[in-house]
This record gives sequence, structure tokens and C-alpha cells, in this order.
Amino acid sequence: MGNFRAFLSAPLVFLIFQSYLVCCDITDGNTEHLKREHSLMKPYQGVGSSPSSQWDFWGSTLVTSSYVRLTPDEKSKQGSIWNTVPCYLKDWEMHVQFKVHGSGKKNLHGDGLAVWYTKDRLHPGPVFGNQDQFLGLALFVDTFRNDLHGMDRSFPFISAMVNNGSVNYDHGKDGRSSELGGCSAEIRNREHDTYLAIRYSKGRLTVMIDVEDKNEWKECIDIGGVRLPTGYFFGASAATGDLSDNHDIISMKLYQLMVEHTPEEENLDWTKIEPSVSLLKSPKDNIDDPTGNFRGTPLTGWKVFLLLLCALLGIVVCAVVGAVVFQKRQERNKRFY
Ligand SMILES: [Ca+2]
Repeated sequence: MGNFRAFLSAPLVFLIFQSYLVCCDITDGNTEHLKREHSLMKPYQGVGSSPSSQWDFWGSTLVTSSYVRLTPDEKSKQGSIWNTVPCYLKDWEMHVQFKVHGSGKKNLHGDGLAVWYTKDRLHPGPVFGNQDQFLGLALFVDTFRNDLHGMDRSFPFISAMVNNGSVNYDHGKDGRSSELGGCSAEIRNREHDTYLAIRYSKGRLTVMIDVEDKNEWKECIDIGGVRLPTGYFFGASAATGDLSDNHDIISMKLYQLMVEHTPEEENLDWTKIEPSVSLLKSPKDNIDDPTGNFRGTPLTGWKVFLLLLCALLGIVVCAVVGAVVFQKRQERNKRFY
């Protein structure tokens, strides 16, 4: 009995429960649902060509059967592609599979691409091929350093911006004055495709990247206090200037996240929310799953191992608790006889 008690010491139980929780997060993929009306996938049938099409494109965008090229590797091109269906999901995760490649040597290529969740769609402009002073969320994959004073970060640089229509994107500073967070990522001229995941759930914006072809997300941005309405449009755009690159989108997959909201939250008119960020709120206020959902591929070896380990730990915990209860009962029974 003493052994059991030692085994059940608080730190160890905590550890077991912790690992159990971590494991459960990994299987979270079951609760996410692909929304086809907001997803762009090979072979892009019907994109732009029919009135019932769910995606429109503009500018230099070229749709082939295996990729959507927003710009070719040529000077002064701009292109975009936009979902025609407004999104009314409160909690979502967008996975973007993309490829930026070209003949330009290091630092002689540009300008980058952007992924959008905005009120307006198909409004060409100076911000990676889209309008400035937009309403909503932008995620920039900036491949060219404009700000020669900002040598503390390497490019390509990924950053996020939320705008209520009043702020200008400052190209000269690579958007630094309005960015909510960001990270550097070697996404260019890779042998494999690269991935971005943008999650918006319960006021928290999380951006993850997978650029090493290991099928693992790495956190890039994680901030709380972000307010975005429903009813906006998803899109992607890209631009070249004096320097260029092919900016290819392979797929954009939108998943609904199954998240419960309070009745008060449910009763709000989410379409009326103004895009904003309360910078006072620490991202650490929110402690739910920071690890991210893994993209929809079969379980890799280590994930299977972790799942088995969880199952095993679960059984061990049950067995130990069962044994303790049994022992207690025995002891009580003894006292009665
Ligand atoms: Ca730039």
C-alpha cells in the first residue's frame, strides 16, 4: 500500500494528467471540419469561370490544374484570388499550402504574398496587390526587406495586421508599425511546399508555420484580444516590383473549430463587430491548446507512439485508482468484522 501512495504523489499524478491532456490535443483533429465552400483545392474546378463559382481571381493570377499562380517571376505583376462566399464561422483555422520560388538570387526577389480575411474582396491596391486601409485581418509573407534600418530580423518575414479601415500599411518599414507579431521563415525556393496555419478562436489569433517538410507546426504568432466579425471574405494576393518571384497557392483549406460560446456571446450580432486588438490583454490569458492542430495527414510514428503512451498511462491511472479504492474498501471491511 505504501508503494501505491508514493506512486500517487501529487507531482506524478499531475504529470500523468498533463501528458494525458497533451495527447488529447493531438487528437483534436477529429473536431475540426473542412468547409468546402471556403476551401480552394486541386484541380480548382470551376474557379472563376461560372456564376456559381466559389472563387474569383484578378490580375496576373493564372489557374492551372496543380497550382494557382498569383504572380509569375516577372516585374510589376499583381494578382489575387478571393472566396465569393462570406464566412460566418466564429472559430476557424485556415491552412495555406504555398510555394514562393524564382530565379532571383538571395535578397534579389520580391515582394511577397498576403492572406486576407476582410470585409471587401477584389479591391486591387498597393498592399501585396490588395487595397490599403482594409477592414479585417491580413497575414503577410514579406520576402523583400524595404527597411534597411530593421536589420534585427531576417527575411522572408511573416507578420499579422488587424485593421479597422483607418491604418495604412507602411511598405517602407515592412509594416512594422502596425504588426501584431511575426517571425522569420526560410520559405523561398524550397524543394517542398510550405504551409501556414491561421487560427482564430475565442479572440485569439495563432499563426503557425511548417516550412521544413517535417509535418510539424511551429508557432509564429500567438496573441489574444483580437476581435474579428463574421461575414468577411478569405482571399490571397501577391505582388512583384522591380524584383520578382512566382507566388503560388497550392491550397487553402478552411476548418471549422468546434468551440462552445456562452449564451451572451451567442446572442451577439457577430457581423457588427469592428476589427480590433486590445493590446492590454496578454496572450497568456488564454491557456487552451497552444500546440495547434496538425494538418490533415495520417498520424506519423511519434504521434502514434504518444497516443499509445497516453492510452497506457490512462490504463495505469485507472488501475492504480482502482487498486487504491479496492484496498481502502478492504481495510474498511476489516474494521467492520
Ligand atoms: Ca517588404
